[in-house]
Amino acid sequence: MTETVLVTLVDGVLTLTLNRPEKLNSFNEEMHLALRAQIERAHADPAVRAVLLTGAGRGFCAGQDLGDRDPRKGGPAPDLGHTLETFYNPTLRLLRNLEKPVICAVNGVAAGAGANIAFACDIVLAARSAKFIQAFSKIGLVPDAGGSWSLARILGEPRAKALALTAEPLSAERAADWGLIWKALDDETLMTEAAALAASLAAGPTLGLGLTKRLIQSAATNSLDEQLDLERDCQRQAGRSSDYAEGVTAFLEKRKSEFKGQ
Ligand code: T3D
Repeated sequence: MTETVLVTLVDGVLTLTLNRPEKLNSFNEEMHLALRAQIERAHADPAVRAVLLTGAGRGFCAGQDLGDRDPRKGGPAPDLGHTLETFYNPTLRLLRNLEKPVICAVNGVAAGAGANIAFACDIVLAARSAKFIQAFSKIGLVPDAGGSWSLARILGEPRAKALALTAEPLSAERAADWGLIWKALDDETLMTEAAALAASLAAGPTLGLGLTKRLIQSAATNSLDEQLDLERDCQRQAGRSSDYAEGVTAFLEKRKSEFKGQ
């Protein structure tokens, strides 16, 4: 049977490739479970020092597989609150709470939950040909997979509402201009640049990078006083790491740091 998520772990980079290209990598239950299992692994396995998420074929991810929601097959209406709680929400929480960098290489169209999973990653690179679509309103649904949260926070209400209400495709260039993603890159260079970025972060001071992620994510809800306290606590922890000692030693010895991720 074909794997719904292709997995490699090389030099600390766990590369996860959504792999249902004939359905633009839309989510069925198997792909949900496979992706979640790998993000859980990333939490637990010290050999994983960065995650790179991408899609196989011409799309990144078209959200939920609508073939699995076909009303013509009969039966009661599905409880989509239950499917969010069971499948999407745990993955979103795992991605946000993973204290290791998560890079997303959006290789093609990202629609519905597929777009919003990308926005939950730490650094999003997209091929210039890629588009982000809040497809939900086209089928009578509301934004999910954290989209109502990330769009409103990053873009503000006017742009978030327009994207969600119209389902108008957003180009990679504009997503970068609006601060929704990090960079739009030429299609041919996307994967090389994403892999190089992931490799460089995987060779970094993993504890410090994870604490940095925690700090940035806490800023929106913390007061300045709370944030200063959190910076103090995180810096205390980072300052006790062997990677910090290595970073300072390497600077003083005028050589490149060799971080171990501890
Ligand atoms: O249900 C729950 O658990 C609640 C959670 C919901 C989360 C969500 O994500 S809801 C939103 C679901 N997604 C969509 O509504 C997007 C549907 N897809 C599209 O609108 C278009 O496919 C795209 C705009 C993404 C891309 O358009 P295009 O023209 O480049 O490709 P295409 O021809 O439409 O799609 C190519 C194939 O992928 C096609 O199959 P075929 O005809 O070649 O056999 C198409 O049916 C299939 N495909 C694309 N998206 C989905 C899909 N099959 C199943 N589910 C999909 N979401």
